[in-house]
Amino acid sequence: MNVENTFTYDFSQYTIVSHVFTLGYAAMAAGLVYFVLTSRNSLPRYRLSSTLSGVVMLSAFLELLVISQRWDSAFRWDGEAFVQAGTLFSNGYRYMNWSIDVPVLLLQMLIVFGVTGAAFRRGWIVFTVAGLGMIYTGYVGQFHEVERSAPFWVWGSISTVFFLVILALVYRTVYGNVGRMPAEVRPLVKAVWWLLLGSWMLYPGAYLMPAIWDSADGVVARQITYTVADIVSKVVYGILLAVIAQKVSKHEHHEEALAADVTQPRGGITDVAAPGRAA
Ligand code: RET
Repeated sequence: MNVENTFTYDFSQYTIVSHVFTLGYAAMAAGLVYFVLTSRNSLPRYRLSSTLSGVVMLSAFLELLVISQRWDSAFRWDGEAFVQAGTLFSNGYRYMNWSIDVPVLLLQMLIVFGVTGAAFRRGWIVFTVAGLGMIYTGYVGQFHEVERSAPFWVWGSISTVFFLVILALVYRTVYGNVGRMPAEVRPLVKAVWWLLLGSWMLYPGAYLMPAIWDSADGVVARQITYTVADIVSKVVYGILLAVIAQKVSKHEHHEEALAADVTQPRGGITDVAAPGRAA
């Protein structure tokens, strides 16, 4: 049971939440178009990152559409307020969506930063195991958010341990690779760390919202928090990685052209076969 089902909402509270959900899935649909259309601006070895952004967009689009419909069917206008209509609203859909998106978002970082071999495999395993551990322990905890009994705090704390493991590895991945990236993308690579840190911290904030602000306004604040977090951690993050991939591709294409003793680039960078590292 989620706290959303324990309140009635005035017109503006209910409508703001409804509108915020629309913003969420519209942003995912727009992001999908962007990633599909720009993927060819990077060398083939980085294109998988754009494909993965597409996967994130589609899964988040569907999840936010479902959650928005649940909101519509869970409440009805009784002439004075929006009251419960029989079906229950649930944030659980979000957690199911994260089980796809969290491992995929972290995998994208490994691809764009050019991590390969054993470090790639290790990173992927740690990100996936810790990501799923974080999500499913939090999922169990959120069932207890109305009464906020011990399981809410215990599962939330275990989830936070996994979260810290992820943050530590993201930090190492960013700062361990930034030195060998072209100078012009280094500020963007560091921005990935700050963007991820800032947006991912919003999710535990939303989990804690019932304990901080247990009211209809708190629900509005929680759904706004989730939506801002979703747009930044999925769409803006994906765009940042796509821009880094494009700039690195340009740089590598230029170096490859020099190595081949070619002074004028031939056509688009998509024409160049990518020797050496696999994606
Ligand atoms: C939970 C439970 C309470 C403790 C912590 C949590 C962290 C959640 C995070 C979710 C990130 C989701 C993303 C989704 C993108 O698609 C599970 C709320 C620490 C960090 C990035």
